[in-house]
Amino acid sequence: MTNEQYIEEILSSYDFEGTYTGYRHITAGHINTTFALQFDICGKNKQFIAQKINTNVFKTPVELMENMVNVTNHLAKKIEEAGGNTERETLHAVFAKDGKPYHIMADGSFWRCVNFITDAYSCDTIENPTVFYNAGAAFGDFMSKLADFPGESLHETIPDFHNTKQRFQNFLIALENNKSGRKDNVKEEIDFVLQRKEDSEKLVNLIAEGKLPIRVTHNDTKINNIMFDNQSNLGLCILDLDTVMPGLSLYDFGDAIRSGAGTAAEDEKDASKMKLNIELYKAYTEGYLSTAGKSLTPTEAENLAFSAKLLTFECGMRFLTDYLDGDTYFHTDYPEHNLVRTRTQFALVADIEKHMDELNEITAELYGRYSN
Ligand code: GN1
Ligand code: MG
Repeated sequence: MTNEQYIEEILSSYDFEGTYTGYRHITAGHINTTFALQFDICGKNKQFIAQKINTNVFKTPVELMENMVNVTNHLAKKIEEAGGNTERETLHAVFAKDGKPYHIMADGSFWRCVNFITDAYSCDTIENPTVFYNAGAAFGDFMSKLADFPGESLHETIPDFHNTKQRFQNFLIALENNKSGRKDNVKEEIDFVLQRKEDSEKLVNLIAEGKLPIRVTHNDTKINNIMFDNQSNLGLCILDLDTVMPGLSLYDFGDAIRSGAGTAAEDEKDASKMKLNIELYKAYTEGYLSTAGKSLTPTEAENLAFSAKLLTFECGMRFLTDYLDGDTYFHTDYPEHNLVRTRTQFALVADIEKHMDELNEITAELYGRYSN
């Protein structure tokens, strides 16, 4: 089906107010396909988001939507209690005419609609420490709001999503199978992974030893998954709730640093431009601890800087795995896209490793300040 046919079917399956005036394709995100639908309501412009869920990645989309409805109802309650605006501070599913929070198209594809967050912006990279501080505060607040959400009621939308020990094994399988035939082009990157087997096991082992608390976490805290208010630049609304599952605070912290505190874009072709911006690291950590510091245990705090390295390593390893598999998971725009992404991530890992002592010092100082 064409985009126009999809949208026509969305329009007939939902009860949108006003007159439909057109759509925009939103290209952020490597997994789902996203459109903004525009309506005219008595001269006022209103938008909704329509999204095609990638069911190759999310194999149980009905359960995924059940998670989303329950999580966003919980968030909406907290926002109301605090006197906030639930239309702007959380996503919520729009229900189709048949009463379901999704629509299955004639061709079997799985779609959902959600509210559009008005007067707000998102960014793929961040340069302003204040904005990044605000992102940290917003992600910390997101976790706090979900602290009393029953984690056991959540479906696991992607099993072993941040199980880095398993991710390492998956990488070895991809290497062995070499489906793409590209293995010989990437010897250096393969060695980079193999040298860090121990890192990939560290948090998994701490979980097994009962040393890290399992919380309800976002698990995909990429910096473009947050909307900032146009006026205040505060983190207004957290997007992309498809992987909200039981997890570690460290996954959310580490992935935000990975995606926001680097000096280059995730797919910068000159990987030597990718370094860690320590000022940004500090800003995010301070923002995050300002809202989450009191709830973090000392063991979590001790592993924050390590988690920035680990989540960056995990992401690079996933890009490399997909490159070896022949680009079947992440959306790519050109044949070497996953390799380019791998290289930026590994450059960032290497730079984080260089500064690990300094990062641990910064983190310990801030944790001391915000934990009591
Ligand atoms: C994917 O869809 P998006 O772009 O928010 C991926 C994340 C990766 C990220 C890397 C479900 O996120 O895990 O960290 O790409 N999401 C899924 O850019 O695999
Ligand atoms: Mg995502």
